[in-house]
Amino acid sequence: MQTPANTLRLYWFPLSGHSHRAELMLSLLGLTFEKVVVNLPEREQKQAGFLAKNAFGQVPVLEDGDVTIADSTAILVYLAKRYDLAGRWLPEEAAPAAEVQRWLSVASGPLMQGPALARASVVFRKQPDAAACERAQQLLAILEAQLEKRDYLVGSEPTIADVALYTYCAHVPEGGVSLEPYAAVRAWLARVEGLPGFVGMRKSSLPDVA
Ligand SMILES: N[C@@H](CCC(=O)N[C@@H](CS)C(=O)NCC(=O)O)C(=O)O
Repeated sequence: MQTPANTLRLYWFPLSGHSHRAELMLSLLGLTFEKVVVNLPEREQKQAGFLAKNAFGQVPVLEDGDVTIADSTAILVYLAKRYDLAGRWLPEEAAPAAEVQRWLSVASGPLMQGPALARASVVFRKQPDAAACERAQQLLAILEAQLEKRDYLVGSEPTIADVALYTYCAHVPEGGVSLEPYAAVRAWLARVEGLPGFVGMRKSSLPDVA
């Protein structure tokens, strides 16, 4: 592991699963970092100071000296490339690298439209979203089939793909979707939670159904 020359600074929000991905990766890599809360309910993310860091006005953003990286999956790639010199978290070889990228795309697409949206609808808007729950169940069934064959999404070792998908899968019960039918997914979540340096995201204050 490479030691950072600068203070790493993570702009985040405590109930943001995208922010948690970045926090989890920093922690799994054993990196020391500073957290700066961006107050989403107060729309601080849309003010000029923050828009200068991310024109899309969203958390998370990572600063490493004069390098600024916006977008959670971009942050995972940056941290793996910059600080995991052994290449454990982001393989170099073509086929596994492409598989990791496939799951990062799933994290920004189906995971966002299913589990993340189902949770956000309940936690932030207090209006359950049945269509998002259905999409979440479809995705969990796909993950279940994948994880029945292997311990982690891209083989026998964890990669940034697992970090990208962990948070919203673990917290999908907050959106009203039970993890009960997905034994392989639950075993995978437990494996990720057992990794050295794992940190969880705090649960919403709402009761969940799992
Ligand atoms: N593609 C972005 C999405 C980030 C995102 O959706 N962040 C949410 C919090 S989980 C946010 O900042 N929402 C506030 C807004 O869009 O105004 C990423 O992966 O970082």
